[in-house]
Amino acid sequence: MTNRERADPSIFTKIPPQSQEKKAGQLDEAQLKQFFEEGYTLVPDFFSREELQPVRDAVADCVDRLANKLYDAGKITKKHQDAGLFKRMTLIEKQFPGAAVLLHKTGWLPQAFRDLWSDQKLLNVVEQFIGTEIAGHPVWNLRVKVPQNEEATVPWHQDSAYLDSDALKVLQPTAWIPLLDTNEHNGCMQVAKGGHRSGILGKHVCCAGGTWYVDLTEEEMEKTLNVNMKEDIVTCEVPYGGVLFINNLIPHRSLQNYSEDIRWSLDLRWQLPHLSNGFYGLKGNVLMRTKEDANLVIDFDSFDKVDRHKEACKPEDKDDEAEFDTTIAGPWMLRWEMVHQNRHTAKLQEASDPTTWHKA
Ligand SMILES: O=C(O)CCC(=O)C(=O)O
Ligand SMILES: [Fe+2]
Repeated sequence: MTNRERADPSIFTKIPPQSQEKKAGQLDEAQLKQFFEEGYTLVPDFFSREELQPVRDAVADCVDRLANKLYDAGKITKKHQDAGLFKRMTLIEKQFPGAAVLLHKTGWLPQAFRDLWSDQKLLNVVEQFIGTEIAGHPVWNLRVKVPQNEEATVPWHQDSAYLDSDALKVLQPTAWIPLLDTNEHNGCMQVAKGGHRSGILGKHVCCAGGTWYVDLTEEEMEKTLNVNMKEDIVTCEVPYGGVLFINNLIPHRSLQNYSEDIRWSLDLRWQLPHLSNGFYGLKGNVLMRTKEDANLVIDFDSFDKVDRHKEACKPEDKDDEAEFDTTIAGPWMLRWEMVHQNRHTAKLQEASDPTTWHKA
């Protein structure tokens, strides 16, 4: 179990040297400054609707596959084919609680997700943050935030809290990309601006309520990370087409979804290819750009061969039921004091020898 740790704050706060020419999609000076000084920047109009439509379609396809799988296994009796992208998973979740977790655990990248992750405009922005050598980080998520569901409401945390100490040595920018307009009512993100400036990874505890999430208390944010909870909390209402860029030390959370619709989003991360990604040796990075070759062929197939959820949960996998396992457990649960047990942490106890994860 670890306590607070401190990084060299300059990796997270200092703008690296920039090239003279401006590339498509790149941030202006003020946005770039905000990313490093405040730990986030919100670009409201990054993608066109046409650019994001294939991603919506791919998500609908993932939902369809899952519905068929659950139906064929006799877990649900109605597939709700016509319910639409923003309602269907809610109806499936009602019949099979935890179905949304199964979707969250999707271990492979549909083509549209691959294209989004390696989108040239996005990589041009990442280049402004970390330079011309860029790799994708193994922790990417499709968030299925069904209405009023505890498992989809992510409490305050710094992303590095889910990783090992190596993650503190490297800037890992995230792009948070919603598939609809997000706002306070449907569970958008909040950030604590400037909470990354000390370079400190605060003390987190595990796990929040009935979830697999770690939790950073408001007291810790104020006392250790120097956040003023009255002045520094920014509600990021990212519209469809917008992107929220954050770093791996900025405290953030997502609010409850009080709407009737599913708040879909993707979060994608990058970092310098040659540095450890902090994912406990469970999965490597996927190389996306090098100094010599900005358009290299990305080997997503090899990357997809390792299912990070499978690796992280180490399920016994002897029976078919493993594919309907709605729990998530992983090494981050061992990193922090466990103050609350639930069905997800129970999964950790079951794993053969979780302590070896740290050595991997
Ligand atoms: O989308 C959410 O609800 C949480 C996202 C998050 O924590 C992240 O992108 O790092
Ligand atoms: Fe996060």
